[in-house]
Amino acid sequence: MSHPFLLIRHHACATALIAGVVLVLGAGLSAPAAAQDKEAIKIELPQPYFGGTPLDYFGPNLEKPNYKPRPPFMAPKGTTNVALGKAVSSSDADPELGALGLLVDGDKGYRPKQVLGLANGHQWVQVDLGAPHHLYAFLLWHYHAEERVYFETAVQVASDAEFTKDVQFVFNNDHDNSAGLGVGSDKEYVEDYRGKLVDMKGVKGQFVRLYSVGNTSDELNHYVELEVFGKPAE
Ligand SMILES: [Ca+2]
Ligand SMILES: [Ca+2]
Repeated sequence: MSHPFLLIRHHACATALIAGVVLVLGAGLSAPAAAQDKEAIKIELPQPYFGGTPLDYFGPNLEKPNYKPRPPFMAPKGTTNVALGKAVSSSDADPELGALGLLVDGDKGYRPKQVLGLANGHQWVQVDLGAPHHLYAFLLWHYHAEERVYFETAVQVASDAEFTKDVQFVFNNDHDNSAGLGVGSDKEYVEDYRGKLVDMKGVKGQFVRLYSVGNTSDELNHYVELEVFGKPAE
């Protein structure tokens, strides 16, 4: 038979225990808002290509290959590819291969009909997102049917089509300024089916411009697809 005093103690212990559980649950619910408002961006990769010519190239600024799976890229909820189907223009208005629209048509195939090829030399291609956006990442495939490095790859964001307002670099691997846009601290990289994913850190802009100066296989500047993950700026 329990003593009344013990019953009261048990009850007090149980109450304290429940209060503790509620506190722990409460702490879980009040996790930092920033983490709760983010989700992984949705990335669809093309089929890997097996074969092609192994790359015989070494540059002092070439990044080491990384075969580990890419971790999810977290961005604010509602972030999507805002470049899909948008208007494209270029320093080479009449491309050597394909058409400018292939840059953002959602097709990541590498067959000749699916690839945009800009002329030799320092060329750019840009997409008009149609309105100012906060931009969190870009994902770029120049070409992925063999191992290649595209030289002096640079990516800029601006508020105007002429790139005179709010111009910011979000990538630049021209480490010796041979293209004349300025010295960049990013690395050269070997193309593959996973594309190049770069954090744009929420930069605001309406136009995204890509530069390059040929590649390890030929002098042209190829593009399979560009995705720009962002949200309309309020
Ligand atoms: Ca495409
Ligand atoms: Ca260079």
